[in-house]
Amino acid sequence: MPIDATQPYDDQNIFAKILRGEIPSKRVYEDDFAIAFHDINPQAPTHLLVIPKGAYVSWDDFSARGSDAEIAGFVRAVGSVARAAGLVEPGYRLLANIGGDGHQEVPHLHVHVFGGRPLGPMLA
Ligand code: D5M
Repeated sequence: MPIDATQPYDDQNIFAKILRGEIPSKRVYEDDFAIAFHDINPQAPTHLLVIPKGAYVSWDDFSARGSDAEIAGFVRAVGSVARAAGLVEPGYRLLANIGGDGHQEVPHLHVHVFGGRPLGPMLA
């Protein structure tokens, strides 16, 4: 079910538990600002999720409350993850689902990284 992205941060959400290491994930990247791991339900040969370490629900929440260092660090982490996955030359797609109309299901900000095949035109 899509979430209300204006809700307060719930520290029991599944990605918060992955961040704390309370449930397993196939982690591929970590730095001071972000971690990345394989999506449990991959939609492409490469399907990774990059999440900030801070407690943010949505892009709006992150851009309003996140420090400049956190925001810059997260953007750099997304680039590093795509590079490390070998996606720079063939290309890839980034996607962030936000709130109800965006069909966000997990209330911790995350960016999907898709690649490994031609992805076709973007679907709205
Ligand atoms: O989609 C949330 C995404 O998170 C969806 O692609 C499945 C993925 N997911 C859910 N639980 C897990 C676990 N435990 N590990 C890895 N990936 C997971 P969105 O609609 O963007 O909120």
